Amino acid sequence: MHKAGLRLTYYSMIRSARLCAVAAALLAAVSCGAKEPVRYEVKVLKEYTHDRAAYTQGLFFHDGSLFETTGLNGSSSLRKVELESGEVLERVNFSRKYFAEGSVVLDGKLYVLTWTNRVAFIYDAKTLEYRQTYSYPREGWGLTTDGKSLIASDGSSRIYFMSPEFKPQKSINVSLGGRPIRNLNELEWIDGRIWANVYLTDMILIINPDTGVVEATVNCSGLLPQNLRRQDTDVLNGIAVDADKKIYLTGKRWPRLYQVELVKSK
Ligand SMILES: [Ca+2]
Repeated sequence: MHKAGLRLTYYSMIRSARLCAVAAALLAAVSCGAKEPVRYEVKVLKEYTHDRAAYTQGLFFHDGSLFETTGLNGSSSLRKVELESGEVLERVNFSRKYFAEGSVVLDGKLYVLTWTNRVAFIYDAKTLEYRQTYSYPREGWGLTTDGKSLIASDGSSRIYFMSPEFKPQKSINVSLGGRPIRNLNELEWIDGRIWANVYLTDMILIINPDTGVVEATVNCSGLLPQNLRRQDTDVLNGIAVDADKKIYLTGKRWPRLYQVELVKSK
């Protein structure tokens, strides 16, 4: 054990336990003969400034612009962000009673989930004007779309498909080597697959949307270098793909947003 191990905080112990759970599932996948998921790491192609105050919950591109939702009571916001500078171009602030979560655009409507408020908000994707509030049946975590359905996580191993009016369509249970993987968080639909951050880990899963089977894992540990971390720097959370299929990752209160590509682990 190295010295830092003696100073593990409760938080980092939880985080380590979660990482171990994912690692154990990976091992189980190998030992029980299930098709082993492909293992990737990330290579940084370009880096951008990201607002250190942004507790990132949702991240996506729409019409060439980057959008982000941030959480916490009292600092929840919906932002349109200039990729090159990290500057917030437009911003909608939520009342202190709301904790904003995942977000996405489907058919011109910008959807924002809330964590435990049991409501989802709709804004006009062009003007960011408020349109509507829907009641929402569970905790809101991540949100993405395949262009037809809203696809959401709730912190469990389940991913829910819903109509644009939040009518349930189907759900899948996400598993790796036959074991469910909990704490699925921010989502992104990329090339017919669902990418999901596993909360409190540096791991992203690439999930088959029909079966829930994890087909690949993306180990992002070390993406944000130690010298850019501060006391309040939080976990990896934020996956977005642009129209050119470039992939971007960031985290809660990270000072950087990275354009990355996948590299197979050795
Ligand atoms: Ca996303």
